[in-house]
Amino acid sequence: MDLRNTLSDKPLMGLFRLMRDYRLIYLGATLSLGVAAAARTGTYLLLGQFVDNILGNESAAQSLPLVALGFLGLAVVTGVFTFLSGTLAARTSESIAQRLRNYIYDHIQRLTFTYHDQTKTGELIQRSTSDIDAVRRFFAEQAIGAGRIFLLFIVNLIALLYLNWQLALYSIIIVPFTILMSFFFFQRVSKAYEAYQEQDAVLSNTLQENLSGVRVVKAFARQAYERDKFDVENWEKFTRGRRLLLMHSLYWPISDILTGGQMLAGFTIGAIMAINGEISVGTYLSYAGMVIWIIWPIRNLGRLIVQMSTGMVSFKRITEVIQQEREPLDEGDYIPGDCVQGKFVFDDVSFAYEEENPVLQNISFECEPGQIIALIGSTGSGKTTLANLLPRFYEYTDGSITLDGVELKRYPRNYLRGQIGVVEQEPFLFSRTIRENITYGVDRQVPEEEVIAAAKAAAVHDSIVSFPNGYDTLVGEKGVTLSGGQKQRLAIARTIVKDPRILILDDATSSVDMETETEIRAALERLMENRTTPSAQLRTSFIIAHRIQSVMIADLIVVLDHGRIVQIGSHEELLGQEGTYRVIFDIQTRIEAELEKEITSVGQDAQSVSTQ
Ligand code: DGT
Ligand code: MG
Repeated sequence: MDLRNTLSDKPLMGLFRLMRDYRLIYLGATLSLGVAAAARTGTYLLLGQFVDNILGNESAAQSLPLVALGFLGLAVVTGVFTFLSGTLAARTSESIAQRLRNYIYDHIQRLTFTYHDQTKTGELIQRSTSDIDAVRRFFAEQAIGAGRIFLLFIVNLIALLYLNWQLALYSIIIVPFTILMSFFFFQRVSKAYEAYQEQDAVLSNTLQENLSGVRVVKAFARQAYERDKFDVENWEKFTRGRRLLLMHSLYWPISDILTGGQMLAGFTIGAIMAINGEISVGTYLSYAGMVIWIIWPIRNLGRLIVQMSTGMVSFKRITEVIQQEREPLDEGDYIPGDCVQGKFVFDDVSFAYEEENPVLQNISFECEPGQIIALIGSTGSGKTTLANLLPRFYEYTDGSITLDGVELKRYPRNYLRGQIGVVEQEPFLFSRTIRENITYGVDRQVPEEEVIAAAKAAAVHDSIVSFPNGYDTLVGEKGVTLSGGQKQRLAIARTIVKDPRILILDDATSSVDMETETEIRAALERLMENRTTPSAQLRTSFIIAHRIQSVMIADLIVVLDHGRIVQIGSHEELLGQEGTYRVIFDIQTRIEAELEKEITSVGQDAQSVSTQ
């Protein structure tokens, strides 16, 4: 079932729809409560009968064991059905919460890149945990509570009417007042709780960010600043929490005064009636027992209405996430019979993350299958953005990109992403074993030799075997902490195992020294050559790099500046032109020459020292 179609803007309606598949169980839970309530009321009626007709009446003494059995039976029924109702309610609420949790987890990872760019992680965590828990409580306590209150009220009211209708009416005068007061508080508690949850999300986010950035905090010695920042947010949460609590604590005494007064009035009126002989002592005793059970639901109705607001607010917050559009992964009408060939044509492509702020403008170039295209340019010039358009992480706003002559937008995202391997600029590794990280991108069982071959090609095999558990070493908090270069190499190995037709290396070797980079490239090339089937060849590679050495081997070099192509051509062509490329080349070769000179002179100094 797609939960999204069942949700509604009206929280109560949405919550009701969420119960689909569980309504029968819930009905069972509520009916069990009704039986339990009826049995308890039966106990009071039996007590009245016992006092009036059996106590002190010798002729009726033989029915004493029967009465005892009656009390016992009613107690057992009350106990069994209360238990049954609790179990059924728990099952309903846990199942609904579990389903919701699974759904939102899956949903979040299917939302668009743009949504994730704009949404804070802490906010999403908050909605998938604490808000879902509030919804769970709604079903475990409040929804079942509503049934319970309703049934208790009805059963006891009928019994009271049967006992004495005047007494019954006296006992429920308070109902309209309680309901009015509950709605008054309901609105205030809703607002206070919403504000509280929002602040809670801010706090989760602050904590999450601080933990992710703990190294930066330490490196800049900003602990005190961070602590104060947290303190401010925490104080805000405290004040909002206090406001929420104040609402609750105001509600309770007022409601207690109302219901307490009602109970006292009921007892007094009943007592007067008993003294005047209008009702029997047994009836009074039954009444005294039952009046508590009619006041209790009235009192709790208010509490319930107030508490329901929290479930509804949380549900609204969850709905906001669930109603976000997913990235349509299968949308697209073109899938080639074989794999893609890798001919890209960019025609006047423009792109903006936010309207009015173009990041790429009028990009036009084309490449043949199997070519290496290098993207070079200053930081922020749009290289990563350009690469992100290929797997359709983002949609270009203007112009056209075709792959093998077909508009990119016609390929389903899932298919395209299966064909393209991206080594991200800041690769992310999971807290799993190294082997699991390397084989992350594929569903099949990857043979050990293949994992090792990929690691060797990415020049990370030697580092891996030096870890105590080799390929079974855990990455991250509980295992080894990898260096930036090792992470990049593992990310490369992961992409090699995926065996994509099109490769994007986004600054993938920036943390790797030049020598290793050459090694990795040679290994990659060897790997491509060794492929046996012709379809298994790497078609087109996009390399993003800052080093001239990394890009000079490319068939086509695209120089970007402020989102526009300023130069395009092969290494030789670009060197022959005045422009950015030659400037970068000159600077880098000069720096390298100076470095080399220094290294040689240091070497010579060392030699002369050792020969002395
Ligand atoms: P790099 O990696 O530092 O060498 O720089 P590039 O060339 O990879 O730059 P890129 O494409 O990441 O960013 C180009 C511009 O777009 C830059 O001004 C930052 C902006 N930008 C990047 N990612 C996002 C995003 O997710 N949202 C928005 N609004 N802007 C973004
Ligand atoms: Mg980048």
